[in-house]
Amino acid sequence: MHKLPDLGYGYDALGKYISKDIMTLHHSKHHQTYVDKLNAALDKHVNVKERPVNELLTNLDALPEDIKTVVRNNGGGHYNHTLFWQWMSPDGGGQPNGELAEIIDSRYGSFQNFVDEFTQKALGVFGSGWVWLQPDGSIITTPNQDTPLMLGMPEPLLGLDVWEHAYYLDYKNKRDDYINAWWNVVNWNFVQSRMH
Ligand code: MN3
Repeated sequence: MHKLPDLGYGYDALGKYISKDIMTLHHSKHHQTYVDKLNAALDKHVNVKERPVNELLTNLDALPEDIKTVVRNNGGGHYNHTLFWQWMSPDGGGQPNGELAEIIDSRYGSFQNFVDEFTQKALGVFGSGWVWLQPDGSIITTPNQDTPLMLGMPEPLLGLDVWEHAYYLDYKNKRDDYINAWWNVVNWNFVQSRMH
């Protein structure tokens, strides 16, 4: 059985940037629903029940036809959100350093240019989706709960949820305000730990 992971910090820990109300709803309702629907689908197929979620998503085509879409949406939702909680921290913000800073600087010229480009891509997602920083420094977007693993790409270093459920309670339709606030909670230590 797949389980809802702990946040690792309190629902109110991200303070003014992402409110307790959003964090509570997003984690205990939205993410819990992805986990429940994923488990319900896998329950029908004993042979795939024990597979870790990243393996399921990397090999969607190998899944039984009747659960492919459910696993894509809800397995994707579970995988993406499990990472998303770790990509944020009350001690977040600032800039990366070391090898990641070098990759960003060589590709974008400066950290600020990278932030601007990532933000523009996030604003460009029509409807619901995610924006990702990949290990080669590229920035890509996916619709819905699709994840880079489904595209045959490596695990993302960083990702941002731009579904309205991630910001509407605090920011209404102002996705740009949400993104600007989010940079203040990005957990660069965790991002850097994913590089190798
Ligand atoms: Mn979400």
